[in-house]
Amino acid sequence: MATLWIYPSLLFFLFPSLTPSQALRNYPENEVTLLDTMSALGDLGWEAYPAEGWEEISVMDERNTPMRSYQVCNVMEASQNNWFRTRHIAREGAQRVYIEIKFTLRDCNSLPGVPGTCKETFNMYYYESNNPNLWFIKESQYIKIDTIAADESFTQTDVGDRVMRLNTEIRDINNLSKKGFYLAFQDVGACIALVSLRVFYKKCPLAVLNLAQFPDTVTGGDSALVEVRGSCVNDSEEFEAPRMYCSGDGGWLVPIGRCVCKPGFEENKDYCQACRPGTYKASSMDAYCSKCPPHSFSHQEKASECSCEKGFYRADMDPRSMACTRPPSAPENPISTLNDTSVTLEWSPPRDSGGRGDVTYSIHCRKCAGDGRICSPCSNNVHFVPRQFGLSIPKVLITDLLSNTNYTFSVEAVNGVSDLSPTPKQLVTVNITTSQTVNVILKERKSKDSITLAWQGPDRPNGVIVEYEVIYYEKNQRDQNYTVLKTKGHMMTVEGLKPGTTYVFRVRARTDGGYGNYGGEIELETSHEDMLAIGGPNQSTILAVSIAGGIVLLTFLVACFVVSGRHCGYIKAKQDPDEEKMQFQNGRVKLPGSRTYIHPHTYEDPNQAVRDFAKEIDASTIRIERVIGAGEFGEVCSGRLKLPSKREIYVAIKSLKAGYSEKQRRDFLSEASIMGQFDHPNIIRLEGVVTRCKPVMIITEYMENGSLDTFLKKHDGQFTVIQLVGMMRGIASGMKYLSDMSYVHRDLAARNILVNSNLVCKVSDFGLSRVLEDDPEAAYTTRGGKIPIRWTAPEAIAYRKFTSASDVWSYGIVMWEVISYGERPYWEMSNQDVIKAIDEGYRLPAPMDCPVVLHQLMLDCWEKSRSERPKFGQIVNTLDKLIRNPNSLKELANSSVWEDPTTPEFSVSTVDEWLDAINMGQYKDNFANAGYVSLDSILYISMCELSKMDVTLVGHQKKILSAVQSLHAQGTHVQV
Ligand code: ACK
Repeated sequence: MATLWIYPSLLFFLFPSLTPSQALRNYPENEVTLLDTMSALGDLGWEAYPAEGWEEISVMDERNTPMRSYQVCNVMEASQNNWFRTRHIAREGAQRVYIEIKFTLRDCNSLPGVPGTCKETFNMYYYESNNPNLWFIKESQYIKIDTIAADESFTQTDVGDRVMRLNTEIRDINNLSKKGFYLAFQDVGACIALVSLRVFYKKCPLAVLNLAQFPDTVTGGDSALVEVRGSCVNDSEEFEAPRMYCSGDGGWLVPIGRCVCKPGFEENKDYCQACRPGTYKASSMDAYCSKCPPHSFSHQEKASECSCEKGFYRADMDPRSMACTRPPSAPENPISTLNDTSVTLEWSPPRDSGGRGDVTYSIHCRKCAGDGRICSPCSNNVHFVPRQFGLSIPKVLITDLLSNTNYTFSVEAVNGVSDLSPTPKQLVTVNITTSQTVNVILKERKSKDSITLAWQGPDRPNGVIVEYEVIYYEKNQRDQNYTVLKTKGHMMTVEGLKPGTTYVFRVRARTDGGYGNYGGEIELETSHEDMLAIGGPNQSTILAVSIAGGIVLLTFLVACFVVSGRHCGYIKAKQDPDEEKMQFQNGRVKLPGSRTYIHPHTYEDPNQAVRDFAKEIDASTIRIERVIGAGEFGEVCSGRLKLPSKREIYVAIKSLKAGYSEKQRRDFLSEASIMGQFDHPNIIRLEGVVTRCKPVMIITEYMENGSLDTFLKKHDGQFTVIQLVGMMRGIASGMKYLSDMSYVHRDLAARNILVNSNLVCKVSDFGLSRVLEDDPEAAYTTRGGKIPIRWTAPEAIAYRKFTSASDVWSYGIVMWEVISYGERPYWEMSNQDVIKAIDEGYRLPAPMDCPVVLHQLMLDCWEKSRSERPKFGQIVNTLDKLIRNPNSLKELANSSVWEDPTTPEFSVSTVDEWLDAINMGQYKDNFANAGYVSLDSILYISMCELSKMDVTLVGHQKKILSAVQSLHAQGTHVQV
């Protein structure tokens, strides 16, 4: 080993003391060292030629560790050409390698007496080869890397001052393709000491980001980015394929996609940890494990759902986050009202709904013989109105029963988990016996001592009629004497009567099941001896004398009065003469018997309209309990109403504030005179009005859950699709009723629908002034008049063409509000923008998780041409079909903001504007604090990140992510 040095005084300064940190190198984690002379033990064994040129020497560092180095200093002789080359350096797959050299170089001027041939640079070369054992490489084969000059050379003074001038230079060679290469250094007459040589390449070090692991990756040549696919860490799965780019300088760039923890696991920094007992995570899309909902538990780690406690259940469609529920208790307080062979059953809802809002009722009917012990299911001939199963209201009308028959009706309350419970159903039972009257007598033929009667048997006898029994007696003499006669036929002549005497007749039938009820009393008088019987003995007179006949007649008369009598005091009018014309043109004929709404303004005296349609209630029967809101005319309160001989009921009470004008009073009460004309389970029911004392009040049924929009916002994401469709169905049914009555609502919106405790939705808000004054959504149009733009059909906005078809448009918007849990239609777009967008063909996109069929129905309601929109009756039928076939609701619409490619884009350019536009403005600070300051930055935001930045409501997370998708759909790109 050569340790000679021709300028011994120089030697020390060519190898100044090295600090331990220089000797023990800590390489950056993104560099892989292929060669480092500082850590070489023993000879480097490099080739140096000619022999008097470069020299390998050993020096000691501070810790006495030998270091190998090369030096040359032939400055005194001209024409130097001294080379040394390294051994073969394998490149280990790297395409670009870096060479870091540390050297010292003597300033020629500081060397006394050196000739002008003294140099202050040297050259660096490489030669690529697959052969690791080349013993000779021609100079001309080398490729030059660079001529290296010292940034710092040192002088004699430095030597004297013992000042170190160590230079560090880094060069790289690119696009290597062979197994390795040799490095060579050429000296042409300088005084150099090569202190260290390090060869390395760069890699992107193993990294875990967004729960995806990216392996150590060698950087590409020519600064190219290397795309790397990440693999999800344990217990996670791909949400979007994770990718990153490894840059030329060993840094990771542009993370795309991510993994999410599987159900049962939650994210903790770079890994997924199991949910602890008592918590669960149902979906990989949820960020964190949540506490088990009420009445459920998880005893083990990693739970993806919590099991229900004993006696509690979860229906298939229930979200895992919902409390476990149980079947409802039995309905209560059944009341039956019998009318011949029909019965109306009413009952109170169960005291315990089981924790669910989807309680419905089913009626089981059994016909019982004898003493009621032998019962069998009722035949299919019995009819239930509106239906036998799945009743949403606690009332049913049962018709076409057999007469004189015992029936047992069991009313069962059912909810979404009733079928899952093995416990017997909770029923309330009602027993009734129908009557069997011989109810129509056709003829009487009279003489002075006989009367002939003929009758028809009961409509629906409970068996074969064995015989009829006729009972008669002299009027007012029943207690003393009466006669019973029997016959198998339908006619009987009773003889031996006194002339000129009034007799009372009654007839009843007997079947195998026993006697039915007597029909009504018929009074007939025999002829006087001295005069001809009326009509002569053979003359038949057709009489409608039975009670039933009388009832039919009475009903008919009442109907006539209702229909025709109302013409007397005022003119019957429709809301819009055009509407009537349109109905005619469309060939829409009103069904006989269907009523038409009468506008209170058609009354000369509006108070008469109130008297005609609203019942006056005695104020003493009302107990006001609390204020629940404010209406246009005064407070809205809840309370109770107890009318004589009726059950006490909860009511809503709207009052007219003091100091009102006559016009205000009229407008206030107009709502009652409109509402009072309606009678439908999906229209808010008017109980009556108080007008005779102050304050003037309108009393309606109480709707426990208030208005639909507030209710939905409060229960965001908590209902099953079927429940939502059920609500829509109710609203559509109420609207069908209104449109059948030719009533156009004009302000149909979720805020004007009320919801009761059974989730039954009812249309409300019928005041005359409501669209003008009451609705905060109503805005003035250019043609004057206030219109709730977002809910209103274009023709109604443009030229006030309000029809049932424009109500259908509004209904589509209500459907959208329902599915989106009370989201504001068109979010924060201005009214003007909404009008413009609709005109250009834009339609609201399907809300999150909206079944395709429902969005299609909405789009149908929003047909530009109003004649192409469905009628409410069709909407009800469509929804009924969907309810009967829930599978049809499974296919979800892909949520995208733009339904029509020609639609204008959101004009937002900042994250704040965007959050405002999607109605999530409350999270501006959260986004800013988390560093999301540009729209591009939010494009890859994930649910986990939202949770981390305290956007924890799942509904809000979904809404934001859906809006992010829409941003993608608009073609916003990440700027890399
Ligand atoms: O959303 P809400 O609770 O439901 O607040 C409004 C408020 O009164 C002003 O209109 C509520 N409200 C109106 N009518 C009724 C009713 N029949 N039953 C229950 N709440 C009602 C409405």
